[in-house]
Amino acid sequence: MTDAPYDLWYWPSIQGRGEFARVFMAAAGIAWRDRARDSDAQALVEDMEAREKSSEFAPYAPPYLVDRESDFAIAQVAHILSWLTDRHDLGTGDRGLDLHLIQMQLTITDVVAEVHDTHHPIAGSLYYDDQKDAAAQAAKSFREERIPKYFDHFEAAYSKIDGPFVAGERWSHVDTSIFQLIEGLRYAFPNRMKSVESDYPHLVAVRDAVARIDGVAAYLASDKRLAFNEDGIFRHYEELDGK
Ligand SMILES: N[C@@H](CCC(=O)N[C@@H](CS)C(=O)NCC(=O)O)C(=O)O
Repeated sequence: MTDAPYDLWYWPSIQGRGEFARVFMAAAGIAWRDRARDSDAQALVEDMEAREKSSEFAPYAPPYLVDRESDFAIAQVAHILSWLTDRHDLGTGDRGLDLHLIQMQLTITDVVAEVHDTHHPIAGSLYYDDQKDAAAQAAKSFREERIPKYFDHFEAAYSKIDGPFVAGERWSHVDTSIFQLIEGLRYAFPNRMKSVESDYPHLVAVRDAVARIDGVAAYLASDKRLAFNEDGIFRHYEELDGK
């Protein structure tokens, strides 16, 4: 893996937002080094500080991806995925369609932020235990209103094509991110997902199709795929899942 063209920088002990980039790169057969996992979180902090000093366009927060040859760095999950799509000629060839895929990817970013806010509705700097009551309220609304609203939206897009992928025959960054979103929600809200999934056959189908992509299947079976845990974005707290 030393000839990997990219360095991914992200917090080392969680899947988190970095995982959306990992699953995409695994699907595309793009090799990367996971720098903070190869060393530690302090190395990530130091790398961010160095970039802050040397560039006006330093990442605000991880994940960010660095082209090793030029040291060019890009942050923001949706932007990383669209950058990689362009660089590796993985787009659809239709500019309008590619822009709509980015639009969907940004909506996935919104869902992920709301998932984060189910366990940290007041402040990211406070412990979950310090905001449990607000979290219960946020999670109830997320489970009951937001999951169906977002899923209806995504399902509608997938139901307009033959599938399983949203842009037609070839998978895109939207498909790999829907996979990761469903995996994360199944982990965080297993009861809720069990009761809603049958309403969203296309989303389940694309989740399954992405899991079968050779590079993704190999990645998921490898020790590079960390388990979900309660430090990440998708956390399982029984009390937030409802019945
Ligand atoms: N919208 C950004 C969010 C990045 C982000 O919030 N990263 C988190 C870790 S998952 C972080 O380190 N945040 C620090 C902060 O916001 O101060 C993305 O999609 O990449």
